[in-house]
Amino acid sequence: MPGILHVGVGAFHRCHQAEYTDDALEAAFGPWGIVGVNLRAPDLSATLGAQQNFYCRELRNHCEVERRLIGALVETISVIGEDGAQQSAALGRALKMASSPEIGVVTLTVTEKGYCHIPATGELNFDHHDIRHDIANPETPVSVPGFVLRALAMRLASGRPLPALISCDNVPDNGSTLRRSVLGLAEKTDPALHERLEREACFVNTMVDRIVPATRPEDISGFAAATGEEDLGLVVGEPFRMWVLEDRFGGPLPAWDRAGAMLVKDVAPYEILKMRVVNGIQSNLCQLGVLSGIDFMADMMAEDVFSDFALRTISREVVPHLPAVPGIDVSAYVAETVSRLKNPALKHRTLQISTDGSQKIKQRLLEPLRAALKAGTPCDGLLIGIAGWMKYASGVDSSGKALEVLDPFAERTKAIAAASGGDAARLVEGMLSIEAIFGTDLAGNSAVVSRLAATVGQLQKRPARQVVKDFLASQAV
Ligand code: CS2
Repeated sequence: MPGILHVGVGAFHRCHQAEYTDDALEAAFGPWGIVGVNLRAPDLSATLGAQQNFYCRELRNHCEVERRLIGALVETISVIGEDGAQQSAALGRALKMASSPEIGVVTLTVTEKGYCHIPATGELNFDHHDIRHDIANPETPVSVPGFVLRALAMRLASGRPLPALISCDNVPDNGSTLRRSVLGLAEKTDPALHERLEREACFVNTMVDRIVPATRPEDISGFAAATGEEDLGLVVGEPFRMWVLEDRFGGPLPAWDRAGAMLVKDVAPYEILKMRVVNGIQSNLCQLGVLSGIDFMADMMAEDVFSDFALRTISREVVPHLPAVPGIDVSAYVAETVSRLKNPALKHRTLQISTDGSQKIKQRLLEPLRAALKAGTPCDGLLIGIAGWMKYASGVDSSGKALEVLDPFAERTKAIAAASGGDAARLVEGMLSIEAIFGTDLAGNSAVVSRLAATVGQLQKRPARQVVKDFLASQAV
């Protein structure tokens, strides 16, 4: 029986929460099957749907491979059809499931931009076209906050207690961000509902971790060659996994804790550690990788120049400002992270990590930068990562070749770059003026502005690898 409704059945969910749920069901069987809902592509009917929602998750560590069948998903509903149009019957079914009494928890992995918030402030973006749509049409929502709000409204109307809402995205204070988005929308559309949700809804903050690159056709054909089975729902990840949830549930939960998930009072230190170390290294490097024509993160980490740069930046600029994290030895955590990122069996594209960078850099690079600035400690490695993002977001590499920029801000950043006419200082000034990403403080910091302009200037003329090499050579070891 389903007890969980999950929004956003991508590779990460299938390789992380669904596996934890499978383990939890094995440890303590209960009514905790997962109904998966996709409000966006991909349409899962031809893949997972066609194989009764069973799939294999393959864990790879160097040459070791471990495969396991996952059966926690009991149904998948794709609200968007293959033609890209919303299917009203599927939306109706998804809302009915979400609001039905047997669903005890609603979980989400909808990527950073799914929250429709302003990255710099965490507040709902009322100018977002999907939010404008949902204010006008609350019964047929297209956004994630709109869908959640509608499901909660239907649940309250039927007189049942609300499910717990658990965000599993790499968004700062993810549960609180979801709360602000859903309640922000409620305030605009239904003040009485807003008041009830303020009192009754339980939004849970979490930290999630496992590297799960998008599945490639080669993964599926390799799996078929090794096993004789075609699995269109296959996901490939690393053995490492971690899940920390805020312990504030009113109702029952799957036995995720028996599967190794941690229930803690305060998730923030874990979240900050993970976002600044694991995601921080990824985001500091990935754009430089795209600029250097390196496809996969592990290939970058195999080059001394990039792994030394990553380690030096993290140890000197980020680690000194991390909060204490109960039970975690930070230097061992950093060493383990570096070895995870070097795992050559994970084909994690630098372009995939660079995607939606405007939604990621605040928590991964800008907050560590702010902490270093406040303490007056070194921050040049972080500034190189941020300059790398600016150069990538401008849409051309140092040789003038066009780059694919996949980002909600792509039009704006490419226009800023075009208007700068190749002048690095103007480009940096234009990028920093995007308040929704950078806030207002950095544009007013002349040291930051001039160091970014110098680095962007170098990235315009020379290969990123060389820029990083020179930076390392200029630093005392
Ligand atoms: C990656 C993450 O694409 C990305 O944004 O940085 O998916 C990352 O691999 C995970 O957060 C690791 O837990």
